[in-house]
Amino acid sequence: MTRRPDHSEDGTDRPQEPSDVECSRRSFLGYSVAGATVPFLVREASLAADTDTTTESPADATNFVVQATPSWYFIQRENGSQEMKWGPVGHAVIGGRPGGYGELIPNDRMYIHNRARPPDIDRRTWRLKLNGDALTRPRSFTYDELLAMPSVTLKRTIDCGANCAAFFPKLPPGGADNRWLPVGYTQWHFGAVGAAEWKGVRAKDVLAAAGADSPVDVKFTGLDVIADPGFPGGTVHYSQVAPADKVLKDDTLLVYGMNGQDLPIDHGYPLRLLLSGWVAVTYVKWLGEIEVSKHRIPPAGLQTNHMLTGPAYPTPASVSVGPVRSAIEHDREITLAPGDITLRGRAWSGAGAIESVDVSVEKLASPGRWVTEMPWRTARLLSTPEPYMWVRFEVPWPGVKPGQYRVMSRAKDKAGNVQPRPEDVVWNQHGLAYNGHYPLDLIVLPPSDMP
Ligand SMILES: Nc1nc2c(c(=O)[nH]1)N[C@H]1C(S)=C(S)[C@@H](COP(=O)(O)O)O[C@H]1N2
Ligand SMILES: [Mo]
Repeated sequence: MTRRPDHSEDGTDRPQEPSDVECSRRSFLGYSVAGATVPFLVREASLAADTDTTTESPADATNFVVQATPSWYFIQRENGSQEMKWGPVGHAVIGGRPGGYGELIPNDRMYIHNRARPPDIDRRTWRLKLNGDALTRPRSFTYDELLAMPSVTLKRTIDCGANCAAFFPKLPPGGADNRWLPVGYTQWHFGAVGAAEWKGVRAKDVLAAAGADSPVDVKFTGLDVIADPGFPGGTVHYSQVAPADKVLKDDTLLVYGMNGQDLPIDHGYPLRLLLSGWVAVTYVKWLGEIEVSKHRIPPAGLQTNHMLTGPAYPTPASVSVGPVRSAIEHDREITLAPGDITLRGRAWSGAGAIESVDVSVEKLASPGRWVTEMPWRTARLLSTPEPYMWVRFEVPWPGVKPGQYRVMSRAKDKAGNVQPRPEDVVWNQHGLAYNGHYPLDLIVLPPSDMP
């Protein structure tokens, strides 16, 4: 196993917050024990004695992420919340480190959102259990049985519903007159998103093999054990209910492969759900059980935290289809050299394909006063937009002078949804579905002014 580049080895590049460096050291400790190859060998040896499919990893049970997450590529927002940095997405080489991803994000650079340590699963003893009153032949599937079924491969964006949550005001509209309502938990900026080529079986084929008859709702439950004092016994399994008409669509998959490899442990090994176009909070990882019901199943467990609540929502509303969003391929407050700059980014929508993207730039004229530097300009899309898959875009920004700038991108999808102004985004308590064209701060200085 090769040690991956970590900013803490090299003080010559961009400064990092001390907490970032600390976080990668911790991840490396966990990785060296619980890396991809080691636990497999351990599981091989202990197979005969161990029939449990989920055993607590002894490596570092307090770290909710198994793989290495070097601070060069990730920002740790919370334990288990590893945000993808946008700088390396766009840049072939920064400080000698490989970046400049193609349309797909490499598996070891994909953002991670875990509520607990991923369960340590042996796929030879693991079973996917199907039950519920809409099944005429309830049964379990082995990993090999799923692999033997016809497979489907799809390129899809994966976007946490709470991506960009940090950009919501922390007080609801009305401010001090209202109860303090925190916005979400993880203060994601733009990087709780990625795209991969997912391989798996159609959920509808699996349901059919268990004799599904007029299902109405389907509940997917994960094997991770999440500590939460709000539930009986102090723990809860992650779960998501989806209507059968969504589950039976051709592009709803039970996924076992990601970018040509087995699904990594942090991304749901051995099996996760993919509901094309829906926000990723619904993509249950480490699947263990699927309940197929003839009746509506009310949202329960952590799913109730993934609903729109707040002054604008007298009754809680589900979030399903992902909002239209976009991001620029730079980290915040990075310093660029003056001259001709090409701004690049990516845009995506859960409602389908992207129609167009506009980019604008403001400059700090005097403290607190931003003036338009480049009015909204239509970006060039670098490929034909596909439904539920992000599209790359670029726009020239010529003759840039030294200064402090902020860059905004505003995408429109083919369904007609447009990213609103930040002040027009409807506030909700859990920080879901923020999609304003929030500005990204950039600094332009001649290299000679750099210390
Ligand atoms: N079992 C389980 N599934 C889960 C989660 C989880 O904590 N446990 N997190 C969800 C959330 S909020 C997101 S955004 C995605 C993240 O997927 P990733 O870590 O593969 O990027 O998984 C979803 N599926
Ligand atoms: Mo998430």
